[in-house]
Amino acid sequence: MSYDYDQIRKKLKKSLDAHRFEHTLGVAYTAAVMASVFDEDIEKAKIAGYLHDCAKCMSDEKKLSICDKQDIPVSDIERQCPSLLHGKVGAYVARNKYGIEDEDILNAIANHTTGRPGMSKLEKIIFVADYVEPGRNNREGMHLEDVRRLALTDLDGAVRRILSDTLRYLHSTDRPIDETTQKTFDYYDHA
Ligand code: DGI
Ligand code: FE
Ligand code: FE
Repeated sequence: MSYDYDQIRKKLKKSLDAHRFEHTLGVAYTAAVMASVFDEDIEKAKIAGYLHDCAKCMSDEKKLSICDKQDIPVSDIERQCPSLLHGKVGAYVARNKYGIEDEDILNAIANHTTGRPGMSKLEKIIFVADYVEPGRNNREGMHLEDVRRLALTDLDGAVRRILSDTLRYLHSTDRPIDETTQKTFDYYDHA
């Protein structure tokens, strides 16, 4: 399947702020490199990378109203932190506004923030590329150098490290933990 990348980038540029658009390009290119390393489809990795944050700049009200209208389930924590919904809403936008039909790509977009137990290779690549793309800056407790090395050598190891660092960060800032983030960590910690 080949995609019209120019068209996709043009549309994205209109719906994202400049910083988010740059991040999106970084994730697409990083995901494409990881796809070559781990034997995944490069086109799928690029598309999922481009579109993973397509709903990130939408207002919380808009995200919640799309979930409501489209019968996308919203947990209590997602209602409390609607930003957690930008993946699920992004998958809806990717299907309906960008014409993406590939379920693996849509899952990679939907699950890129919390991960999920038993992710596909593409889902893991997007989850990790999102964290390590070159525009991402280290913040406390992030260990970007370590995760960047793992991102090209040990995909499950990178997933595990990101989840453990993210959970530690969320605990340290007293932010509510999504059940899926914890379940994904437990799954990969024992894998
Ligand atoms: O959209 P991005 O900023 O590129 O990256 P992302 O979709 O991975 O979102 C990152 C943010 O999501 C980061 O600040 C940590 C936060 N996050 C991940 N899991 C959880 C969470 N926030 C809360 N409150 N609970 C979670 O379980
Ligand atoms: Fe995101
Ligand atoms: Fe992102």
